[in-house]
Amino acid sequence: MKLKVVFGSALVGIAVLAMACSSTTTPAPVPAKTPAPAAASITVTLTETPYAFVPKDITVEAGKNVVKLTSLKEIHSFTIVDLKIDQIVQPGKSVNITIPTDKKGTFKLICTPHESVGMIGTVTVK
Ligand SMILES: [Cu+2]
Repeated sequence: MKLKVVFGSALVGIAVLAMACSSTTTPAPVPAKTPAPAAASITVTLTETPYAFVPKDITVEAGKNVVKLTSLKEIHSFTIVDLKIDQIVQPGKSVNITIPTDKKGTFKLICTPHESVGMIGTVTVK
């Protein structure tokens, strides 16, 4: 309880400080608190002719881990066994997923129904 109060007070202090800074005429070289950048969206299309992830190799950076999956005509999956991700994408639908960034490296990406016909790729988490 005490910690919570202290934290709350600190936030108020930061807010007051920020207001004080913004009212001065000299620009602050570094803002006290930068707004969180909007998560960059990476778009992956799951296609049928040929069966593929487009693009097939994607890289996700920490904090930029929103991936928009769009299936054209068939049911596909965006499966990364090593990361325990198994996202089904319905025909003609889009799904936004996040990829955990605590595990880093390059991981094999497969579409479970179409792996045998080459619908594979990689996901690199940096
Ligand atoms: Cu597929």
